[in-house]
Amino acid sequence: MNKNMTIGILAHVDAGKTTISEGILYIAGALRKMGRVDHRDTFLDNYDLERDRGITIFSKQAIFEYGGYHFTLLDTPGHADFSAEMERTLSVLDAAVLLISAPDGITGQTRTLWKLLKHYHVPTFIFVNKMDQYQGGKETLLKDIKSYLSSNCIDFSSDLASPEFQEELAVCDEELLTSFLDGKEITNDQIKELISKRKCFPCAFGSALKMEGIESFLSLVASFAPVKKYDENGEFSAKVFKISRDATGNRLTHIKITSGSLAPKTLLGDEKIDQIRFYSGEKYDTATKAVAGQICAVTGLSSALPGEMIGSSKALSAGSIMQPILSCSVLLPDGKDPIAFYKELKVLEEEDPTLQLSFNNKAQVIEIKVMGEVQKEVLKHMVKQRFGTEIDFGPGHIVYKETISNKVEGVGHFEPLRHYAEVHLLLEPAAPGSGISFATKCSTDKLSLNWQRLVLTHLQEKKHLGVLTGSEITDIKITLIAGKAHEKHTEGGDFRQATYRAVRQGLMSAKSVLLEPVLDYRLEIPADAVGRALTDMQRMNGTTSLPDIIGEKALITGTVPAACFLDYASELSSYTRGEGQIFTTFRGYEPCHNEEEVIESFGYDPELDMDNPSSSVFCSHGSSLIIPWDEAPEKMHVDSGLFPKERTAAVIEKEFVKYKNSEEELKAIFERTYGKIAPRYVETAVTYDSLNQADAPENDNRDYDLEAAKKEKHQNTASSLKNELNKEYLLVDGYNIIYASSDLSDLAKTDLKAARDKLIDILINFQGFRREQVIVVFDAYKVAGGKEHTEEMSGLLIVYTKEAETADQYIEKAAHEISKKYKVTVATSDAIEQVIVLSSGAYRLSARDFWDEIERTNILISESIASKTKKDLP
Ligand SMILES: Nc1nc2c(ncn2[C@@H]2O[C@H](COP(=O)(O)OP(=O)(O)OP(=O)(O)O)[C@@H](O)[C@H]2O)c(=O)[nH]1
Ligand SMILES: [Mg+2]
Repeated sequence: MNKNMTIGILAHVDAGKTTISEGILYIAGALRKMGRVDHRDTFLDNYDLERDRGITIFSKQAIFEYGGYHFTLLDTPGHADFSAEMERTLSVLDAAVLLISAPDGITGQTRTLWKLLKHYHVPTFIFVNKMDQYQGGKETLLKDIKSYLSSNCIDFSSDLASPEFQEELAVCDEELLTSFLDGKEITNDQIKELISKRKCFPCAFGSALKMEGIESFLSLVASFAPVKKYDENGEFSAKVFKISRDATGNRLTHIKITSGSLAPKTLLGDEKIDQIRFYSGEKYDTATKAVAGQICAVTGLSSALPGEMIGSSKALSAGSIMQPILSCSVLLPDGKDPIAFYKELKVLEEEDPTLQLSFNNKAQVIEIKVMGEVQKEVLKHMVKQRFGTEIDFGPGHIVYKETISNKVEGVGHFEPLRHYAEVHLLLEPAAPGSGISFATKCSTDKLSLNWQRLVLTHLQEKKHLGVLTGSEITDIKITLIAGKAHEKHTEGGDFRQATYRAVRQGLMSAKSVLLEPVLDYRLEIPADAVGRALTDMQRMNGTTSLPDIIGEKALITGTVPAACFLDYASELSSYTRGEGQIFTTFRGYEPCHNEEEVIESFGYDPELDMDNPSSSVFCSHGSSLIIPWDEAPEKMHVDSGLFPKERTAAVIEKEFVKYKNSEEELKAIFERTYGKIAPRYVETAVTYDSLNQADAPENDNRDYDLEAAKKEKHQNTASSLKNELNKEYLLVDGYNIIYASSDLSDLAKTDLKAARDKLIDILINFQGFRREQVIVVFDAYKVAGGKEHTEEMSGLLIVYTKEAETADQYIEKAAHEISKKYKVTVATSDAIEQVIVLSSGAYRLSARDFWDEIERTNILISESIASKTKKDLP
């Protein structure tokens, strides 16, 4: 039997995927007559709306034999609105064919596809299509491909035995290069290996419509296809990548078998596989067996969802990267019961989980998430066809998300009479775009494995909501670190309660950050509209590249929050008289540009959200007692031990009070050990100019070692003062840092001066034990007639800016000046300032890292007190 190979055809919209699929099937003899998209008669675009619109909406498959392989080809949709459908196929591909339309070049969508292929580790062949419509040469295209995608994209249409080609290949891999330089020729097996490891991407050129270059490309794929080894004799497991319905309404579960084999009537859990079908276009053959490596559709399963594994491997889906950014209400015809219809419509979610249908109880409407206008139209059409109901959509709202910026422990306790469960979770910020992940680090002595599994199931079974706006949370790692069950009283549901409460309690105590979807854009406009376009992008809080002017046209690229951009296409069209074009692709979720405004518009009060409580339930004298989230931690029955003290500003604050009280004691210890501490700084009015005038000392490495710092202190005599003073500077953007701490910003709301004084106190303490000179800058730019002035308090320099100068302007200037000679670090949370600071050669410390550093220093100090005190005991 031939070996199995699954290939997917991917590209941006209209690049010719369906056309090339048709050509491939024709060449392989699977089609007797070629259809054409433009004649609405292709084999794969067989849904009526696809034929009407000339675009692919659903991924579809065809099978054919060629070059010793049994191929399954998956044609995917290219329109950005259907990119989640395309993404679902990626995890079952043995190789991808990425089409690039020559006249369009490397578009934003192509780059998005490239990122996805990398993420899913799919070996990739590139076919540059529509060469018949392209005037330029192959070389220009290849240069762009190499620079935008990978330098390891190599033209395979040349003579494969030529020394130039061999050398180009060899450069893709170090080992290969060594053996090549030793004079060894590169073998076909080595090339296959390179391709399968994504170290080389073969490129070919042609025209799908004119059938040019298709046959040689197909034979290229067949000769170098990366062969994966599947274990046909192993235990059965398979990946579900698509759910659809056949003409009679049967639910089809499309799977790729990754191990073992499958026969009809097999029991999977409590469900029985009915038929096994091999689809090609609309037609299928039923089979008595399917084996590892093959793609097939089965009937009889009612609950498996795209992304899930079935059979022996039960791994859970990681969720898709391509996510809708708009949420709309579904408008129903008069008299239609929304709740009943919601239950009916919910089935659509099986086929496309990204729709995330929900029912808004308050407004009594169905809400749905969509990628864009074309998808809305398709949905309307589908709902009409399948449910006989005409729907429409309300205006789209941006889908916000929330994450956290600090590590916290979340606790939940649920103990009404004769119930018991307690859960402790560690919530940590994770990389942007990584979503939510779960783990357990809880010893089985504390909580037995079956309870731990239950907690993990409860964590995964629901979308947890953030506490700023009630939006879904993302980019957080949640780890079970402790918990407790009761021998008699714990029931399954108790852990669900404790787990949900622990997540919310953690979110309440963390510093939450609102995230919004951001787009990459590419703007092509007449050159005379550049000024307007740049201003627009800035107004919309976007970033802009320097405009690239090519003749009459200009090209601007950058990023822009999706929320600011919703109606820009029509605006653009009117001011460029229809000549401007904009292309956007989803970039990811980033901190929201107008967080406060959005939070306010949501009017969400987490403590009033009865469906998502953050409180805990305790049992007191036989009755339940609800303990609010901020008091719950003290009442918990077990201690996770993993998190000795929380890194919140509140704790730092508390510790600071403690340190302040022991300041005298501390000073005494130092003086006993190292002699009298000289006053740290004497001048009272310093500007960055005068700071800059001292001689440049040697710039040694930044080192937070307390021992070193203490030694440094020891040498801190008048003669060495000048040197020490000028080594390193830490510029702190005062108000900015205040607003990055939940406690100080709360205080600032009622008493700004008190918050400022508190920060100054904290910094004085910090300054006392650090080698760098700390300068805190406060905006006084609104003070009429205000002059820049500097105060010195116990070594800390406090700068108030002059009228009409903001702290960041001052810092920018100062960082620029000082960093000419000395090492400067700037602590701020302001993104723009951080960029400026970096460009001026200074280092930057984010607000979060700054607060962490403060705490670290405090811990070092307290440890030193403890050990000193011990030593001093008789
Ligand atoms: N001139 C020329 N036109 C082509 C070529 N390949 C495809 N086309 C045309 O390009 C248009 C789009 O082709 P499709 O095959 O539908 O493109 P697709 O990538 O499947 O599009 P979606 O599935 O909607 O993303 C059709 O009008 C094709 O006839 C080609 O090589 N040369
Ligand atoms: Mg198509």
